[in-house]
Order: sequence, then C-alpha cells, then structure tokens
Amino acid sequence: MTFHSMWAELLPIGRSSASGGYRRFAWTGADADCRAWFRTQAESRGLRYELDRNGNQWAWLGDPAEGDAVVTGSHLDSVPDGGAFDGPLGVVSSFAALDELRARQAEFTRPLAIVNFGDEEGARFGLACVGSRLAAGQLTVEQAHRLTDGDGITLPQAMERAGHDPDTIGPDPERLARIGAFVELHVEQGRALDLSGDQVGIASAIWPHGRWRFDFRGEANHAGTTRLVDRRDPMLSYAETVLAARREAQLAGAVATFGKISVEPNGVNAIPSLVRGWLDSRAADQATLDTVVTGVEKAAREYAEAQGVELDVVRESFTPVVEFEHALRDELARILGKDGESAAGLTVPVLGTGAGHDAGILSGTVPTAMLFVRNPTGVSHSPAEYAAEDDCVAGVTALADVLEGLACR
Ligand code: HGY
Ligand code: MN
Ligand code: MN
Repeated sequence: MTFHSMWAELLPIGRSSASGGYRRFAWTGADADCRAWFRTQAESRGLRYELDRNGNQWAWLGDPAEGDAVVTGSHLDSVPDGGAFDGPLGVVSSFAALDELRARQAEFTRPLAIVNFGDEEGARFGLACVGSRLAAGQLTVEQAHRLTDGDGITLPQAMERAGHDPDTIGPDPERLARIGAFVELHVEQGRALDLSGDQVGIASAIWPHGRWRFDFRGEANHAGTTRLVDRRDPMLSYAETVLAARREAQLAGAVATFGKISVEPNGVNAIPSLVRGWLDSRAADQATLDTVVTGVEKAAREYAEAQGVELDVVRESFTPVVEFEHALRDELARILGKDGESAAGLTVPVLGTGAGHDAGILSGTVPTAMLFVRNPTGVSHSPAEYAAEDDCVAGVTALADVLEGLACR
C-alpha cells in the first residue's frame, strides 16, 4: 500500500461532514475504526500486532525481547474538529517508511516497531498523552480512574465499553525497556520550515506546558429582572480573565489560551451560576510559564472578588520542558545531512516547538527524537491543517533514512 492509498483509507474516519474536521476521540467508534485500520496495516505487512495494557498499539518487525529496538509512530486521535495530519501523518509515514526500507532490501540489525499511542490529544478526558503517560508512570492508575468526560463517563468505563480491560492499565516499564530509540514524525505546527524553505526539520525541545481549570461560581438569576448591581455574574470575571491571560502572555513572550468553556445553567436568559474555563499556557522556560500563570490567577482572583464570585483554580496537567537527547538528535542530523545534503536532497534545520507529543513524555525514559514535516500555513488543530504531498513523501524518505541509519547498521 502506498502512502497515498493509506492516507485515502484513513481520511474518511471520524470526519465531520459539517466542519470537515476530525472527531477521533479516545475509545469512541471513530477511535475503534482508526485502531482497526492500524491493526490491518500491521498484519498485512506480516508484523506482529500487540495491544498493550494501556491501549497503545504496536506492530513489531523482529523480536521485541531482543531489546534496543528502534520504534517510530505517533497517534491517530484528534482534537475536536482537528486536522488530518496531526498524528496520522506520523503513523502513515511509519508504515510507508518500512515499505521503503523493504524495497531497499535493508537488513535490520535491531528490532523495529511502529506504535499508535492512545489518547494523545486528551480531547475527551482533558489530559493529553494518556497512553504514553500511563506507560511511563507519569499518570497514576488512581489519577487515570478519576478522568471523566463531558457526559460523566469515566476513563475505565469508556475503556470497558470499547472492549479494553481497564484493570490492566498502569506503568509498563518492561515494554519501554525494550526501546533503544523512539523517533516520532509529526506535521509541523508552526511556520518555521515554511520560512526557512525546508521540507523536513528535527526537533530540539518542547516548551513546558499545562492546563489549568478556572471555576468561577456566582449566582444564577433572571437575565431580565435582576438589577446589574444585584448580580454575581461569573461570566464577567471569566471574560476579564481571558483578557488578562492575553496580556500576561504578551508581556512574557509566552502563549496563553482559553479554548474551552462550560457554563451552567447555559441559558440565554439566565445569569450563569458557574463558568468553567480551561487555560492552556506554554512558554520557552519554566520561570516564564510560572510568571504567566501566577499573573493570570492573581488577576482572576481580583476580578472574582470584585463581582462577589468564588474562584477555584486547579492544575489539571503539566509537562515540564523537554530537551530531546542530544546524541540521538545529532545522529539524526548526521543521517539527514545537517551540514550538507542527504540522499533525499534535504537540509535539516533543528527547531523547538510549543506543541506537546508522546515523544516528549517518553523522553524521560528512553532516547527520543522528532522529525517535523513542513506545514505551509502553520495552521494546526483545525480542519485547515495541511501538508503538501511531496513534503509528506520527503518526510517518509527522511524517516526511512533515519530508521535505516539506526536499525540497519
Ligand atoms: O496540545 C498539544 O500540544 C498536542 O498537540 N497534544
Ligand atoms: Mn495535536
Ligand atoms: Mn500530535
């Protein structure tokens, strides 16, 4: 199967006809269809298929028990109305790169695996990278059991309904100990490669980032009859906090976003009793991120007090800065010809990113690296996300070169 035909097969799964975006949320029907696609790709290539205790899928060439495996892959789930490339590009490219290596008659000296990490985006349960975090012991079983979706369904319940035994979840050090190197290919989520005129880049670091829930509680009341002075309206404090987040981020050279909100009772003609907003904030370093979040929280408390509103702030997740391992990063640069041109005619810039990835989670446990493929608009987490087919093909060639360099010495 070519890159093109794999891509075409995956394209309709979980796509909303209304928005043109993807709704591939963990443990839903669309997720199951993506997983079935992965399994078929694995088995049709004669790879050994494994579903691990945390719902991550693996396709093995060679014996995992030998250890020091080279692993590549990404994720197939999406944000609400996400693009086609964030995640799937890495998985499809992995299978295509393996096909390329077989066509080259490459001889593998290390086991190779392709992985699809479950629930990378955290669109349903609010926490990103659940599959890799569980495996790496960065999310405890107790914490995972408390994860709940917008309909009140817990993660274990959702797993069970999807036919996965939730009692098996937990740290998986033995599985991770088999991995000698993990390389994730991903569409770039910015315009650095477009601006530099390169098709493919190598990751240097991932900014520290986290998600904070702000609960503003006021008093529900009639929108027509309640005098302005008598209101305890949490929407006002929330709105002022959104502006404060923008201000703090701008001052610090960071980013801060309120992209999700839930309102109770959510009536046009009712002053809300509760406004719950989620802050996503990221910065190049920890101190800057702390400054932004502390500043937003301080402003939110002042606004809440001024409106007679109560405020609770809960940090729901946090991922510290990731500096990808220099030795592996330099190895990739060498294979892809950082100081000259690779076989594919590529020059390879090294860039940082504000986006989170399973590679970042695993980097604390195994040597990890990332390849980025040019995104001409930089748009991501949107139906408009895009990468040109010849850039995707250049990504496959680069990944094949890297896998050959690492696993076929
Ligand atoms: O949100 C992120 O950075 C990632 O795409 N999960
Ligand atoms: Mn994403
Ligand atoms: Mn992604």
